[in-house]
Amino acid sequence: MIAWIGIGANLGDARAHVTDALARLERLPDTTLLRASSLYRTAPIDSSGDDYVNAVACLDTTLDAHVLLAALLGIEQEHGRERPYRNAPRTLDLDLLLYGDQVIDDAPTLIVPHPRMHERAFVLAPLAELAPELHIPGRGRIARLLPAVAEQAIDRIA
Ligand code: PH2
Ligand code: MG
Ligand code: MG
Repeated sequence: MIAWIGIGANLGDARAHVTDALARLERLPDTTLLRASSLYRTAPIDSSGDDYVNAVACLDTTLDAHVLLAALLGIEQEHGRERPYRNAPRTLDLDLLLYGDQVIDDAPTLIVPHPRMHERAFVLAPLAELAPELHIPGRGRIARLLPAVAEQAIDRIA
């Protein structure tokens, strides 16, 4: 299964957190890290604190979606993730954006596609870098969705 992961950080050395997260994704069992996007500096959306560093990664995995999600939360924990309130600044956020073309609603634990990914430049721009033709089930192609988020501040940094 091809899974797309959203990576975000805006607490501590955000860039180091994102880079280390990529290394940890590479070491997940039964999983190959196929590709990673550039890193982007982005303004917080519905969130506070410093600018974020965001990226996306593409995995080829035989892990079940729930098992993969648990592994992502485990990596967040290893980065000292705390959740004092909704969308609080964080050392590391790993979101399961897409799991093949599956639509999964096991709310509140797991919802795929990620419910807000189609309206966020910090997800769409790195996805467009790797896969502009990629289709978000129920939402459409990445390249078609990007113009609607053009006003959200985002800069490629590395
Ligand atoms: N994540 C959020 C809320 N807002 N804003 C930016 N720029 N980047 C994020 O990763 C992000 C956000 C919820 O997870
Ligand atoms: Mg998130
Ligand atoms: Mg999250």
